[in-house]
Amino acid sequence: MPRVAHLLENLDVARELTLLADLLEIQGANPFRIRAYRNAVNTVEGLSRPLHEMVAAGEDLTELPAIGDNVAAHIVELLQTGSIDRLREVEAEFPRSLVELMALEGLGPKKARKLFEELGVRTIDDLARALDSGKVATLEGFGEKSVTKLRHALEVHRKHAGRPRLDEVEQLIGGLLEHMRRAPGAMGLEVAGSVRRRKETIGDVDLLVQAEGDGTPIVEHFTKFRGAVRAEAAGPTKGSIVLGSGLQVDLRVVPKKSFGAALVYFTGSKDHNVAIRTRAVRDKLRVNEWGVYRVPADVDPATLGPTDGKRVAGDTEESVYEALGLAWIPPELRENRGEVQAAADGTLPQLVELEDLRGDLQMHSTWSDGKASIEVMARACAERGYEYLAITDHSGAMAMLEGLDPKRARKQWKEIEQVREQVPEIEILRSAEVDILKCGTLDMPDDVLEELDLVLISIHSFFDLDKKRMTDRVLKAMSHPTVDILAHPTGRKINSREPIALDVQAVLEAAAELSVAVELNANPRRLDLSEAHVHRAKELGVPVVISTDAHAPAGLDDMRYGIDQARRAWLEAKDVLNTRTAKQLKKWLARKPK
Ligand code: DGT
Ligand code: CA
Ligand code: CA
Ligand code: ZN
Repeated sequence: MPRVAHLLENLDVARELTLLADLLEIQGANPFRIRAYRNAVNTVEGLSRPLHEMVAAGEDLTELPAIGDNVAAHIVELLQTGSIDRLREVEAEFPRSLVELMALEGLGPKKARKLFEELGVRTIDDLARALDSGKVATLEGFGEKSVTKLRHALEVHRKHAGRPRLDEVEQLIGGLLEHMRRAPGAMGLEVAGSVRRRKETIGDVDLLVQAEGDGTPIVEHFTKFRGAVRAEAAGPTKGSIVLGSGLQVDLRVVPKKSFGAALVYFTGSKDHNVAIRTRAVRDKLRVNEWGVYRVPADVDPATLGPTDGKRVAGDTEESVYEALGLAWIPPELRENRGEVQAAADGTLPQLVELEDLRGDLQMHSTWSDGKASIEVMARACAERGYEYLAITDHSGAMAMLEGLDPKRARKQWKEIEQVREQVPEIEILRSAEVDILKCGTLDMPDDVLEELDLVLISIHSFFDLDKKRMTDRVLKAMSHPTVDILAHPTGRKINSREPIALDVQAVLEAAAELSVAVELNANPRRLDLSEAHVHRAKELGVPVVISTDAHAPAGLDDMRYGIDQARRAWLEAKDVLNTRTAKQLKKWLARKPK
């Protein structure tokens, strides 16, 4: 039995297969083969069960969609030996670090190969040096313009290096959490820090384990996790490991008595902690990771040890906040943005929840770049308890996404008619994601727009217009009388694509004026609008729509990331358009004459 080097999560498997596909693309291998790997990656990323578990149980991976014999063999080999032979072969020719280059906007496999073969560029740092030396500009196929683009892409990369997205982190720690639930003597496990606050990107992961007595065996169990490449125990109550992905995880072992106080402290944010500590001082209290303590009147607090004074709270979070005269504050709000005062005044928002949503208003079907039929998507939405959904396939300008022209749109409506009969338990809105063309006109004739139940507009091209032209473009598009929702308004992709230059404030003001809703795209790679802008939308009374933009049924489950972001933006159910009933939504859709 070959030794298993690390415990690989599905995301690790997806990463290795993507690496293989990327390197094969640089090599110029058969595009069909490459596509097969990429399709397999989609499947792997969407699986709800860990592959290592399926392989251990002897399950046949080729029964999964888009996984053939070849890919299945690679996956088993990877999970059992820690590497894929085929990948090693290709890596002998092209270093894996080249793939990092391909993550830069505007740098495809051909350019990566050229940079490597002509200038010896292997890494991002090499590229930065080659750009500075002026050598890149002399390469065939790399003009002044592409050099400028590459410099910009490098800046974006630098800015985001080291903070993976929340969804990636959740995948990467799945196995570790299971491992820690089996720790000897562990009575409770909580993920604290930015993960608990549901931030869109994560620096490191903070775990709390509840246990009485000596924590040494728990810390040892933690540092022995198979997926750790480095581990550091630091006494009986804490430890730290680095996973194969490079993600750091910190652990604290805390007794029951202090668990609430520790949870508040390690959930943070730091600024929130400072705010509650300041409030405590005013009340002659001290709050720290062990509890809340009353400071005797005649004692200088600076002379006290951490647990001196009369202990008044600490076992639960509620008790800690209560001792400070505060209502319990949902973790998503703990950023010192007014939540402490609101908790004191009893005016905390009643944050929107997943269960409040009654429908999903952006998704794609096989009529454009989606992977499932309208019927399959409708049934998947019905299973999720929704009252309605909108099928929003791309319009024609997105030729590469096989968009709908008017003729195909009308054909699609016939199919929607049929599915309405096949799946009567849910309401299907006839819609389209209509592309905003370069100058702000919509990529669909008025007669088609007028017959849609819901018109979604968004940008998919000319991302680099200056702010004035971009804002005018979007404002013009929004002013078309049929428009209902501005989707993924800034076009950003977390860690990979910067937002377009858009005056979001002006757009939100126009949205209020024109009665256009804005989308909070729940795809964890997008989360667009971002939380600050979503909050602004709420303030301006602009309805926010939380939509998944799913391209397959599994994508519908991204909704919870949209909810996280909405909660961080202080949104309540009434601020979110798709919490309305089908009847109320239809009333809203009829708000302006079409
Ligand atoms: P991250 O890891 O950058 O995504 O963000 P956090 O918030 O998880 O930060 P981290 O891991 O450095 O610390 C976890 C929590 O521990 C943090 O949210 C609040 C608390 N904490 C850490 N350092 C300090 C500190 O110096 N003062 C206070 N008051 N709290 C701290
Ligand atoms: Ca952290
Ligand atoms: Ca930490
Ligand atoms: Zn889109």
